[in-house]
Formats: sequence, C-alpha cells, structure tokens
Amino acid sequence: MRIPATRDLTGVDVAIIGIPFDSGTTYRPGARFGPRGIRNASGILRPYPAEGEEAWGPFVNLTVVDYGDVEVDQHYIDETVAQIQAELSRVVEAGVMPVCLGGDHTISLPILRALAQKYGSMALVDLDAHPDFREPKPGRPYSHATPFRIAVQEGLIDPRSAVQVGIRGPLSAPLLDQVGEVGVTAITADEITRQGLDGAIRAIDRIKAEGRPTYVSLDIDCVDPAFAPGTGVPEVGGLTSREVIALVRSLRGLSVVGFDIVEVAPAYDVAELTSLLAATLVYEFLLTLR
Ligand SMILES: [Mn+2]
Repeated sequence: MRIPATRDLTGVDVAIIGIPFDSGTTYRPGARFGPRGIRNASGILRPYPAEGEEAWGPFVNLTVVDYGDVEVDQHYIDETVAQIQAELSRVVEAGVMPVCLGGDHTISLPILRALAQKYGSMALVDLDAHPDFREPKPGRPYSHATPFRIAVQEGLIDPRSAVQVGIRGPLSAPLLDQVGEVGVTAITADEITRQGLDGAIRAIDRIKAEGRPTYVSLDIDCVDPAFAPGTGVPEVGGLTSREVIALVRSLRGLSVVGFDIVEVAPAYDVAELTSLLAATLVYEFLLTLR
C-alpha cells in the first residue's frame, strides 16, 4: 500500500505487523509466507474512498505504518507465543492499533493476551470456516485449532459478545454445540445460503450497540476456495469475495481495538487471488476506521 516502514510509533494510529508463523497448522503449512504475499499483492492498491464518502481513503485521516515482522521461531511454539505477546504489548502500550498479518490462527491468542492487559475482556467478531475451539491438550495447548477456546477460558473474550461467521465443513460440525454452550453466536455458511448476510450483520450490530472493546479476526478460509484457494485448511461452500467485503464494511462503528487476517498460504494460491483479496480486506478494514 506504499505506507512507510518504521518501528517508530510516535503519532501512529495503526501498525501493520507481519507474524510469519505457521507451526500451529494441523494440515497444510505455508501461512508463514502470508505477510510477504499480502504485502506483495498490496502494491497494486491505490487509495479509493468508501462508498458515499468524500475523503480518498484511510490515509487522509489515519497514520498507518508497516511495522515489519515479529521475530518467530517455527520450532518452538511456546517461545513464539510469548514473543508475539511481548512485541504486541509494546505496540498496544504505545496506544497503537495492531493490524496483524498471519501466520496461522495460533497468533490470535497472544495478540488477545496483549490487548486484554489494556482492555480486559473483549467482544469478538471472527470470520472463519472453523470455530478454532478445540479443547487444548494438557501441557501442549497451542495450535491454530485452539485459540478461541483458550481465549474464552482465560477471560480474554466474553463468549456472550462473540460472533463467528462462515462456519462450515466436517471439522466444524463436532464443535458447534460446544461453541453454543458457552454462548458464542455461530452464523454458519448454511444460514448465509438461506438468509444472506442479514443475520451476520445483525449479530455484529448487537456487539456494536454494546460499545465495548472488540477484536476482529479474519481467517481467509471463511471465503470459498474458489475465491481464496491459498489457505491451509480449505472448506468448500464459503463466502464470496463480495460477501466478505460487505461483512468487513459492516464493521464500521464497532469499537475495534485490534484486527488480524490469518491463514493466507501463497504456495496454494492461484494467480495471487488470495493475497490480493487479503490485501484488499485489510484496506477495506482501514476504511471502516475513519
Ligand atoms: Mn481459523
């Protein structure tokens, strides 16, 4: 996006932060190259105004920088989770909103831990094919299948103010009951097929009305593999590009304190479709902040 690369956070509103870690992956690895792919594809983006707005893009009113990548070690997941939290704490304490490029979905947990130190228990909007709500194994809790279960257990997110949109597929079916039991609202892809996006947007609006600090996580696998093939655990029958853009636009007015986009794995991509969509969704998210 041609934004300046710096770690100087003076006067900065939003820091784009790469987290090239994918050792929490359960199926196809490769999201460690996500930040590189998204940054690369973002080169084609030019500022454009939000629908019905005068200002040409988010950079008119927001100071956004590229913070570079968090140092990770693919061999040591515990150390990497701690390192991500430490780096993110530095950003959060500086009063800067983190917008993180994954990496697999493991990275959301240490980001939430860093944010919770400042904001306490948060609301959550998660666009995802999977609940990522498996019970963590004792002593080996971290993977991309467990972040939101742990986040609820640790009180980082309030499940009654949490919505997951786009849930589908054989891996998700056994978890839907458990998600519902703790109070998370799951909007499945089947519901969207029947009712369109209205139910999802209403659920997001309810969180908006609460006005509490909200974390937004966008797993690119919420999108159908026809539009976003470059990901680790693809599930057919997902959102279209237009639908996911509409959902991101519906975030305007939420009290967002952090955002991530995860699971972009360029090695499985076709013609950079997935990376371009991810870069565009980051841009669309920044537009909602104005
Ligand atoms: Mn996920």
